[in-house]
Amino acid sequence: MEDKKEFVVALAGNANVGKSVIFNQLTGGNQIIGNWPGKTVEKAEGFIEQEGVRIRVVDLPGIYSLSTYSEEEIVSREFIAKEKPDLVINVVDAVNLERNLFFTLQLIELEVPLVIALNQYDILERKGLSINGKKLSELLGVPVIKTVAVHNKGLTELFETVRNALLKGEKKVSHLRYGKEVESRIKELAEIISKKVKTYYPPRFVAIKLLENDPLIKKEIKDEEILKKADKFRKELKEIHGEEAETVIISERYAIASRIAESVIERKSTLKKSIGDWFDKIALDKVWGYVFFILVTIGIFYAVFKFGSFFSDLLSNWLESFKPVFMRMPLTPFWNKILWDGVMEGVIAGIGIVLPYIAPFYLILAFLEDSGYLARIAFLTDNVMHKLGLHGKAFMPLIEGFGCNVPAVLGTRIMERDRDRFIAAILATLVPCSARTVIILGLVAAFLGPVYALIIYVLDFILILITGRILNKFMKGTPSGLIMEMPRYRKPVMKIILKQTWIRLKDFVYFAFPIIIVANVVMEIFSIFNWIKPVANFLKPVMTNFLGLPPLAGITFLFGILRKELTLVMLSTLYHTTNFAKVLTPRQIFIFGFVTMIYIPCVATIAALKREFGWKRATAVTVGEFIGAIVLGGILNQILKLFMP
Ligand SMILES: Nc1nc2c(ncn2[C@@H]2O[C@H](COP(=O)(O)OP(=O)(O)OP(=O)(O)O)[C@@H](O)[C@H]2O)c(=O)[nH]1
Ligand SMILES: [Mg+2]
Repeated sequence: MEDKKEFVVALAGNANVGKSVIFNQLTGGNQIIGNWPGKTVEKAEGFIEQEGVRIRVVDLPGIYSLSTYSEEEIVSREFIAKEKPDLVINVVDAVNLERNLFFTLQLIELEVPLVIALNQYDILERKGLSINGKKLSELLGVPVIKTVAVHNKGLTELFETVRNALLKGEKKVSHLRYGKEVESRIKELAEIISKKVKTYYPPRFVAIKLLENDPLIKKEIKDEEILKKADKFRKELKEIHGEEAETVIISERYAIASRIAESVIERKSTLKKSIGDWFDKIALDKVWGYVFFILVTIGIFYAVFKFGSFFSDLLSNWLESFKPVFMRMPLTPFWNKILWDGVMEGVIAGIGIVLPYIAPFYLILAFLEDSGYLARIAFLTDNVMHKLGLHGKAFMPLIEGFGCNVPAVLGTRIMERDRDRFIAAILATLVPCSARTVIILGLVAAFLGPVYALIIYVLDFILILITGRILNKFMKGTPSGLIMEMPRYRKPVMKIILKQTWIRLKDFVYFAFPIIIVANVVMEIFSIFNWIKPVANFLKPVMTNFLGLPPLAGITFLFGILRKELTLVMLSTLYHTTNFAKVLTPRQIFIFGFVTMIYIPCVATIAALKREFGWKRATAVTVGEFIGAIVLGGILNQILKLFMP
């Protein structure tokens, strides 16, 4: 084994700077990319192999400082400090150089070998600015490479630089210095530390963190003498500066970052007011912002519906036309049924009912995500979020839920507190994911009209609001303020949008599609052996008497736990038709849509909940939503009886 030649390189930097784009370009990985901070919440790995050098690349969550405590930031800090990558690529947003350098300086203090990717350089240039890379590199003592990750510019050079640095393998020593009073104390403390204790961290870093009063580091350094000395120094610094020692250190660090940034940024031409600024006047306006948002949302769903229903008809009819070919096959009736009604009807359902809706939906979602508009909505709705006991940061995972609830639940990690995360995750499971959109558009909108679909969405949003308020009351604590930063608008890059769409679709093609077909075959076997009746009868009291649905609908709900689309697919299998108006009354269609919308998160979501919050809470959410959906569906049915046949 050539184990020795495997190097570990981590991508670290502030949020939304382009780490994952670089990761994907370098390793061919499939990390989520979008224009808002906090997408990557867990580290991901990929490999590059070249000329006998094998590099394990690790994509980390965005992080602003090495002394923060939200969960995804701890992931990054621990990885860099404890697992000691051979090198860190610090991805820096060229447009926000000063703030990004604040983090870079801390990486330098950690004394990890560093290469800086000065990314988003295209945007900087468009602003009429440039950065003197050579000078920056000299000031920091670190190689600096200018990159435009989305267009693959500079990445070859970046890789070469990284490779050379790895092969040379020299150790990094920080030569950045603080003001005299701080610096002398750091030195003295570091000296004692290096003599007395062994830590993962370099002594100088530990000394700085002790002066910053970092609780985690204090816990690690148990030595009384050192802690006492640090306390003494902190007091002295407070006396000299009239401010807490950590404030002194942080502001000195900012001053260094700012001085460096100022001395390397060069203005080439005057600044133009960008279209983005102009557009934000509308997008962030307290009134027009909402109007615009609502119009955009309705527009999207209408477009997806029109596109979906057109292609759904086209594809289903075309595939159905193969039926005679299958019927003529020399098979026994049993196998004939399995092949056509089981396998092929499953294929038709997947391609004909589901795909035409989710493909355009994912495409539009990726476009909005990459342009930066989605993050605007987070700001716009910050107020509403506060009423739910959450802050605007929770909004992005919730929006993500429109695609699929699983990443939404995982995405709640960007919130610091467990309570906020749990509330956000529960609400995320109520967000109509693409599978539910298929049902609402393919069933309710297609057979009752778009207005009814809209009503179901509105009901769902009201339910989310009410649930949020109740949970907020029930679980104590006030949400912290919005600290998410507003990303710039970007011209979405087609290649990235298509790739994002494909990553999401792939999950459907490889995972959901087989489930749909297998479930369909199982259902067909049940039907051939007449096993459906007993199950349906068992479900009848709730299904028919309370919800007013045909007993068979209960069976589709059981399958829906696997994947929500299956409810609709199974309905078409059970009745051997995709013309649902023939087998369901309008009221039944509406109730069916409403109940599937809310009745339970699918297995994948339940698994994600379990992973994040444990069995107890995952079960509570699942059971709670199940009962809630039946009760609400029943009540709605009684009310609707007054208006609908
Ligand atoms: N114009 C331009 N856009 C870029 C560049 N690099 C990345 N982007 C865009 O920046 C946004 C953020 O990129 P990501 O790779 O998801 O950022 P990240 O650093 O992984 O973000 P987190 O995981 O949230 O910390 C995306 O919309 C990218 O398309 C670049 O060099 N130029
Ligand atoms: Mg990322």
